[in-house]
Parts: sequence; C-alpha cells; structure tokens
Amino acid sequence: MNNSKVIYLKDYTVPAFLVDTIFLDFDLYDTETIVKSRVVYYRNPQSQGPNILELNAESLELLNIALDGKILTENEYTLTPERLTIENPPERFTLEIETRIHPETNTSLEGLYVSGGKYATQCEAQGFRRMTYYPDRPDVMAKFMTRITADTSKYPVLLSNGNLIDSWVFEDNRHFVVWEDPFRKPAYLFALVAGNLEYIEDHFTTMSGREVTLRIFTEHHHIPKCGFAMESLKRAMKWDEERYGLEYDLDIFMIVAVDDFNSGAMENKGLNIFNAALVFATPESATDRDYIYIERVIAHEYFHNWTGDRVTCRDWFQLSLKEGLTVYRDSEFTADMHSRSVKRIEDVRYLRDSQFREDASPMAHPIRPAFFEEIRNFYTVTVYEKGSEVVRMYETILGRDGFRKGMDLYFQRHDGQAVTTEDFLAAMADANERDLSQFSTWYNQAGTPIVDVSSSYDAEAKTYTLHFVQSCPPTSECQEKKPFIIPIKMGLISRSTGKDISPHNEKVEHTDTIILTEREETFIFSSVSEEVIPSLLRDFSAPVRLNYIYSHDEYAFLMAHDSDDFNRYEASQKFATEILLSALRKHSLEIPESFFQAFSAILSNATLDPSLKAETLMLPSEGYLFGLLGDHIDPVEIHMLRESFLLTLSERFRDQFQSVYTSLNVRRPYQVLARDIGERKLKNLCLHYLSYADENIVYEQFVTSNNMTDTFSALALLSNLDTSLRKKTIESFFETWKDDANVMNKWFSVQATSSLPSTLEALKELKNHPSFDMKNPNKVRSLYYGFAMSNPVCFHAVDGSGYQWVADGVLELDTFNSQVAGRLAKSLVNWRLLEPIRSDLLRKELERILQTEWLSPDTSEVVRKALEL
Ligand code: B3K
Ligand code: ZN
Repeated sequence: MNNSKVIYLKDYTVPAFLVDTIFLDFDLYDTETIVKSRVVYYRNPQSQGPNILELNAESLELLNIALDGKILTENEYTLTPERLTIENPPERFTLEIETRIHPETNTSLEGLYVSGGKYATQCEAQGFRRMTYYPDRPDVMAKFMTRITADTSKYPVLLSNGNLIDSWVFEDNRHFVVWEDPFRKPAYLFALVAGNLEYIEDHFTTMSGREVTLRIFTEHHHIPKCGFAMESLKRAMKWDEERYGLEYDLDIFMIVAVDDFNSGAMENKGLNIFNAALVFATPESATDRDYIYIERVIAHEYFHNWTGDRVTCRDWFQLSLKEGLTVYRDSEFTADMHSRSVKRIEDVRYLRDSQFREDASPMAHPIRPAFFEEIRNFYTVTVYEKGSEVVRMYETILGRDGFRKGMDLYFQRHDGQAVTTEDFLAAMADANERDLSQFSTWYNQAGTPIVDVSSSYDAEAKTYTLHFVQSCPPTSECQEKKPFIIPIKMGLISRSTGKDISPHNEKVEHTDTIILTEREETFIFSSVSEEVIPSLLRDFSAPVRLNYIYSHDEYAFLMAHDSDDFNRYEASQKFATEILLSALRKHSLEIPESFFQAFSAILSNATLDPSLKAETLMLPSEGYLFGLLGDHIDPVEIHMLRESFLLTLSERFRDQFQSVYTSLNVRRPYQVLARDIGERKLKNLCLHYLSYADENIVYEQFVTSNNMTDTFSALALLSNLDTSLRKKTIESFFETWKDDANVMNKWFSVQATSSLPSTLEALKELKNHPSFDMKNPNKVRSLYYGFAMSNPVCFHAVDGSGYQWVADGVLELDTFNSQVAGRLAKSLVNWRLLEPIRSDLLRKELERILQTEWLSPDTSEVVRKALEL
C-alpha cells in the first residue's frame, strides 16, 4: 500500500501565527488524561500566507475550544485527525482547548505515555501534537507554564521544564505543581514526568558564580547506580564553560531515567529524559563501553542546552544543525576526558561501518535532506555522525581559535532563534572572514566522496608531487556531484629515518593540511631531498574513502613509524583489508609474511598505549568489508574468511597473546581510567585470540571477574562456542542478573549475536521468555537489531530464515511502535548488494512487508525506498 506524503525543504514557509505564551494544564487519571491549553497567538508579521491558524494533532479527542473566551461551534473551525484550522482569526487572540488523551495505552512512546508506572513524554520530533492542538513545528517558540495535577501517593513527584513556582495538596489525595520555563522554546523541547521517584542531588557553581541544583530522578532501588551519571554531568558543565564559554542558564537541571524509551535520551529544556540504560552504572553491571557511552550521552544532552535549545532548528530538515554539532561537541569532550586518539579511531570505525554503509544504500541522504516522508526515519548516522564530521572539518580548516570565533558569533547572532545550517555556515565564514560557501556541497549531496591519490618523486629537482582526483557515486537526490571541499591532513615521512620531513608548497601555508576544492588537483612539494612515504588523511580529517596504492612493506613501515596515531592504526586496517579482499577474490586466504612481522612488532611493543595496540590488532569489521564490496556479496563467506584470518593469527602468536594476557590479567579495583580501559581492551582482545584454542581460560575469566567488562567479554566469546561451558555461563549470568532489566539486555544480545547454527531457534524461544518484552525498545534492540546487524552468519542464512524472522518482527512492531519498526526495517534494505540467492529472498521479504494491509508511514517509507518504488 502507498500512503506516502513527501515533504520538501523547498516548500518551507514561515508560520502564519506565532505564540507568545502557552499555559498547559494536565490532569492525570488512571484511565485518561485531560489536557487544557491556553495559548496566546499573534499574526506573524513575516508571513505573506493566508490568514489561517493551523494546529497539528494526532490521536486527540477534542472536548472544548474557545477563542477569546467564546466557545467555538463546529462550523467555526475545521477538524481532521491531523489538523485543526481556524480561518481569519484576529491579529492577536487567546485560544483555549481541552482534549482527552490516553497515555496509559500509548505504546508509540511518543507524546505522553506511561513507562514502568510513571508518566513521561517524548516530544521530538512531533510528539507534542499527541497532547494538544498546537503548531508543532520548531520555528514556533513560546514561553511555557505547566500545571500538573495527579494522585499524591502514586505520583508524588511532578516535573516539567524550568523552575517550580507553585504547588498545592488537595484533600482528596491529589496535588498539583506549576512549572515555569523563562526561555522561549519550541514544543519539541517540552517535557513532563510524574511518578514515585527519588533523586540524588548535587550542585554546580557556574563560571559567573551562579549555583545550580542538579538532580537525577529514578526509583528508589536504582538510586545507588546514578553516581557516575552525576559526575559526568558536572564534568560536561565545566568542559562547556572552558571550551566554549557556555554556561547553564536555569536554577535547576534535572535528569529522569525511564525504562521504555525509543532512543537514548532527550534534551528537553532543564529536564532531560533518559533511557535508563544510559544512566545506571556500577562496575559489576556496566562495561567500559557503557561507562564511556553514559558519560558521552549525559554530556551530549547537556550540550544541547545551547546547541539545540537556546539556538534551535527552523525546520526538521535542519536536524544536523543541532545533532551534527552536538555530536561533534560530545566527541571532543570524550577526547579531552580520555584518549583523543582512541576516541578518533572508535568514531571513525563506527562511521565507516555504519554511515558509509547507509551512504551506499537506498536510504542514502545528505546531512540536510531535501525531502522526507517521515522525519522519524531521519535520526540517522548520516545526520548525526557524518554531520559531526562536517563540523569537524570547519575546525580543521579554521583552527581551534577560528572555530571558537565562529561559535561565538553563531550564539551572538542567533540566541533565542530557530535557524538553518546556512546560518551556521555564515557565522563560521563571517567570524573568520573566509569564503566557506563550498561547504554547502556537504549539506546538499549524499554519498561518500572518493579521493584517489597518486605520487611521483623527482630526485634531481627535489620535488615530490601528489595528484588528487575526487569523485562521488551518484545518489537518488543528485546524479552529478559538485566537488566537495576536503581538508587532507598529511605528512611526508622519510624512508631512511621514519621521521616527518618539512617540505615547502606554494599553494598552502602549512603543508600539514592541504585543502582540496576541485575535481583534480596537484600539489608539488619542494625541498624534498630524500625518498618519502606519504601519510594521508591523518586523523581522518574528512569523511571520505581515500585510495593510495601502498606496497605491503610500506604499510608495515607506516604501522611502525607514522607519527599520527590514527594513521598507524589505519595502515594496519588497510593492510588487513587488502589481504581479506584479495582472499575474497581468490576464495583462499594468503597472509604475507610482512603482515605477520608488523603484527608481531605491535604486539610486542612495550611502549605503545595498550588501547591503541588493541585497536591496531583488531581486524576490520565485517560491516566495513561489506561496505567496500560493490555487489554479489556473500556475507557468510566474508565471515568465514575473517574467522580463518583470526584463527591463523591466534595459532601463530599464541605464546605472545598468552604472555600479554597474563601480564594484564591482574585483579584490581575497577576504575574508569583511560589506562585501565586500554588494558582491559587489550587483555580481552588477547582473550579473543586465545579462545580459539582454549575455552577454559575464557571460563576462568568469567568466573573470577570483578567487573562487567571482563565478564561480558568472556560471556560473548563463550556464546559463540558449542560447548557445555556455554550453557553453564549463560545460565549463571541469567541467575545473577535476572532482576536487572538493563543487564538482561546484554544477556539477550549475546545470544542474538551468536554465530552457532542453533541461534535462530533459540531466539524464537527467547522472544517468549518472561524477561523479554516486545514493547520495550531496549529489548527489541538487543534481540532483533543484535541479530540483524551483528550476526551475519545467521541473519544471512541461505534459506532466508533470518530475513523472515526479522521481517515478522518489523510487522509485529509496526502495529504498536512504528518508530522502532521503521528502524528495524532499515536492516533489510541492502538486498541489491547480496549474491542472487540471498538478494532474491530478502527482496521477497520486503515485498511481503509492503503487501500488508496497514503499514505505518515509517516502515512504508523505508521499505518502498529499499525497493525503489
Ligand atoms: N534529540 C534527541 C533525539 C530524539 C529522537 C526522536 N525520534 C536525542 C539526541 O539526539 O540528543
Ligand atoms: Zn542530540
């Protein structure tokens, strides 16, 4: 079925009416909630459009409507399920509306809903319209006042944005509170929480000396797990002051953890709502990854207070304006808190494994899309991660001070406004008096640019020449791409000393960063008196695929000598990738001796940071390889070849892995420190290699571990082994953690990602397990996404059973949570890249989904795009 409705950026018009103030009154009852809104509207002087007030709606029951105190009759407004319109209202007027809603049965987890006995909201992007009739668009900003009335004993805590200004307890066991937010904001930043909650409290003194109260709310038994989140918040507040001079602006900052949440967290003004998985952490229950991720997301949502809330988006096409920028800010924060190089490597790995893949899929879109059907489908790795890479390129080109000047001007110009990516670009350009207009190519064109580089050396003239050719594959929105602006950080390394030389180039000020702006460019470096090896795209300075032909010896040389941490890692990845790609072509694996030598040198290097060592010794992921192969892909063959590569390494270096493992396997109290995290990462990588020959050492770690990082690593390895220890560990983990919903997600995900042939049958049973709940997005993520995204062997089973199970999951989810369904459907879109048998089976599943009588706009958009309809 086709119920598509495409929305285009080019059709944007300013709203006909703006809002001065909105007063909201929520009366919460077990079987319904009554919402009254009193909104002061005024005609937008900028609007040339017809004099019509348009209010959005979804799943609302209108009870009453009055304009300037006069009840409106049905012929004075037009009502559809999605819209309420009033023609020719006065220039300025007050509209009062009463609606009935049902949060207690709202399974979409948008608007107001009930999760684990408490009320919570999620309004971004368009959830506010599920509570009252309102211009639910980000360019309508208003001052909010909110009154909440509820049962005193069931919901003693009632929260909304801003400051608490009033409260009252009635005699009939009901009470109310009133919150007022002094900052104008769009409806998507509104929040309400009601529940039986406790909190931990702390304080932060801002750089101008204001005292801010910080509170994290959750149920009583989760309180001991919130300390790390609070510490992370304080670190983020301080960092934003130091790095960007940005200070918090309300008297109180609150975080609430909820169990059922569609995404990670939400930056509602002064009242962030979080997926509980991104708040709770103890050494026994959270891995190093969880800790770093919690710190990152706490920071990310806090940083939105400026990049998102104070300066917001004009429309949803501009999503990357706040998300790309805020991801960039949080990545810099993590880099400053831990290891900059490791953070960069992890980010690039994620970008290449998932965003490059999206850019090559039917879902490819620019970081600022030109059209969409369902905005919920555009909270993507492209908008977020590629968006962050684009922001990073401004800083690479302008330098840290230049970037800061641009940020300062952006806030100076746009505080309190809803703006566009062009406004951001203009602030960067104007503050630095530079023409940055070519950055628009990054906002308007999808696809991953390819940069092919060749070199030549003239010993007599002492000149070294680099020739760059950029191209970008066609994508649906644009066939012929304009050249991108691409900063290439680089160095020339002396073959004799292994050190960078300092050449000269007429075109550029600093030869460590050259900036490509044309399709083809040549840079000639002079004063190059010896043979050099180029180190290109250092620090991964642009989100491109760079090709330069290195010999095996040159890869080994770069792995040993490049002064750039990222490129040392990169050389190892490219070397291994070449070996794997050639094995795929020849259907047999041949590993050159030079790879073994380089690998061994890294493994035995006593001075290398353990985390960097671990990253370098990891083989490129299957997702990354998948993205590099054009079509006719057999994911199982990729997996098997990669596995035999790992097995060969594990056999060849068994003694070295064992000795590194033993030296790092010392029991000490768990701490979230870069050094400790690095050592655990390296230790568990060694354990992975050792697991091919010795399952007992893995089991030993499982039973003796004092932290979840080590426990989980062992569990994940054992879940791939067909032995009695597998059953034992899975059962023991369940017994220990069955009452902790967060940790149970890990239990589901290790089983979902197991490559054993029995996995799918096990998952079918797990779906009916009492701890599993299809209505909880975290559970769906663990079981279904884990399977579809990280289990190539079983998902791509050649009988199509994996595809069928996931498609069934999409259809089931679509009946009650379309956002989660649409997201899962994205795992099915790459059928064209597969070899013919799988390709056909996967396409048939997509067609089956499309033939269903009712499909949500989310799932329908994804599936139709996949089938190119
Ligand atoms: N802005 C929210 C994302 C909301 C997703 C809505 N479907 C969290 C974040 O990116 O900070
Ligand atoms: Zn965000």
